[in-house]
Amino acid sequence: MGLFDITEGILRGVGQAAGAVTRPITAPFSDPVIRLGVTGLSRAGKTVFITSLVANLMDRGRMPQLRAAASGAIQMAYLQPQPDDTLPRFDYEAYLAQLTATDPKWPDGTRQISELRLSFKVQPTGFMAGLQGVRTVHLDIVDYPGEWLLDLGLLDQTYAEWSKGALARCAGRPLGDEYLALVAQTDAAKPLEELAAKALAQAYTAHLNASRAQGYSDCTPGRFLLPGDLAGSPVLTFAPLPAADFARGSLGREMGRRFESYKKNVVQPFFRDHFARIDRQVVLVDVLGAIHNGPRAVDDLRTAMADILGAFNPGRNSFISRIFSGRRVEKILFAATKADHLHHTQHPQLTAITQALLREAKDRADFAGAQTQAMSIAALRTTVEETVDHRDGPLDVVRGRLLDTGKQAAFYPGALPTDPQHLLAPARAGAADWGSGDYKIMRFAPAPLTLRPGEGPPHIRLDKAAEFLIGDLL
Ligand SMILES: Nc1nc2c(ncn2[C@@H]2O[C@H](COP(=O)(O)OP(=O)(O)OP(=O)(O)O)[C@@H](O)[C@H]2O)c(=O)[nH]1
Ligand SMILES: [Mg+2]
Repeated sequence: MGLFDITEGILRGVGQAAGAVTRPITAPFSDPVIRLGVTGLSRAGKTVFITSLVANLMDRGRMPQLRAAASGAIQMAYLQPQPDDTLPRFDYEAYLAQLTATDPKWPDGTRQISELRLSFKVQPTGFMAGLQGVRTVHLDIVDYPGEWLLDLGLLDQTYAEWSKGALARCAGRPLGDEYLALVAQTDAAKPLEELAAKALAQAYTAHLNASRAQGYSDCTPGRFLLPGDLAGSPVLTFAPLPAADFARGSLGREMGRRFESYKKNVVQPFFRDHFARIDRQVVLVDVLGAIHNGPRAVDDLRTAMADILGAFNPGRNSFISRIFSGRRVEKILFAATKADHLHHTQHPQLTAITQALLREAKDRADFAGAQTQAMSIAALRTTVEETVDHRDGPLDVVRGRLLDTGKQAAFYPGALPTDPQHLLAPARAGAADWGSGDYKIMRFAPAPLTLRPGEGPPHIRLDKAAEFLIGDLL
């Protein structure tokens, strides 16, 4: 722990003792730091969100709803070396270059946690203007896979308990029967042979990957799907087995040991070193993608969101209470991404569905504490709006360049219901499809941009998202 961390700890402590905001606005010892976590399941839009947010915070011409930007309080925003030497840096420049190239491209998927520090020079306006000089506020943005949060549930379980649930979930799920067949052929009481352990781990991982591809999200251990630099290491070379009293040195005993090692050496360090330090969190959700995939995917998203939100409940388990030691995440934004697939007349419906998902997740996670909000956003707007003549009258559509063919196309995804329950109720009831309504989604390519000086990339409500997440601290 460096001096910097110690002073920050003291300041937090003082703030809490006084019952005031946890982070004093003017820190006598060091500049205030906001740690913003950005998460979401794979392909939710994390990398694009961070890239566009940072670009739009540096060039604030398109951020009227961020009050500190509109009032001119933010004098400057600039990138600085991040505080954590051992975390990969979020490769902002490379992603921005891809998105703003003459032939723009979406960034590749990321498998890792990464971090970026953006610092602000802020001159308070209004009645505080004369009292305070220019101050510096640091925003540390941490990008991490939402799948990792789902691992929190493993901490409460023994190997035998986890195995029981995991084996039960195999049945009927993609490649699950194949895994169960391999288990039936394996004698776990025999002395450990690394090849047998590897075969089980590979078959189990194949089952998890296939399940996730079909829209299941309760696919733990999370690092089996996103191994990063742990790929192939013993800590990821285990799999569930039927409970038995395994002798020392047996395959079964070693599998149990590796499960414990995974909890201790992979899950706990992530929560302790990264998650517990987050002040503000945005959870990005591809709600439109799930609706397109059908009722099963929407229901699965609902339960996954509850599990993810559950991680932010400080009373969730003793490990979480210990690492948070009295503090908590102050604000959580649930943002439905890729809203540029919809004409703005349909944004309220998307927001209402996201809100309903958030509310159910909050109920299920028995979650209290942080301030939460739901919103529909597009980190990078790829479409323009149009109204076209249709058989039944005028139709509000969006137009963009299709990713697959490169052709321009007008697109209407279907009419989202104004009452979210029209989607959520059939999803919960296990409906096979949406019946009358059909919802389509297309993948648009990022549009070539000509940015004016002082303007970031075009977006939808990124400024409102920023105002909710960090506006009160600028
Ligand atoms: N139209 C549109 N598409 C978007 C937007 N943001 C993301 N996408 C699409 O979603 C895909 C995934 O976005 P990423 O930002 O890479 O998602 P991620 O959460 O970082 O994904 P992983 O790194 O694989 O976990 C992109 O390749 C785009 O196709 C947006 O604002 N508008
Ligand atoms: Mg990414």
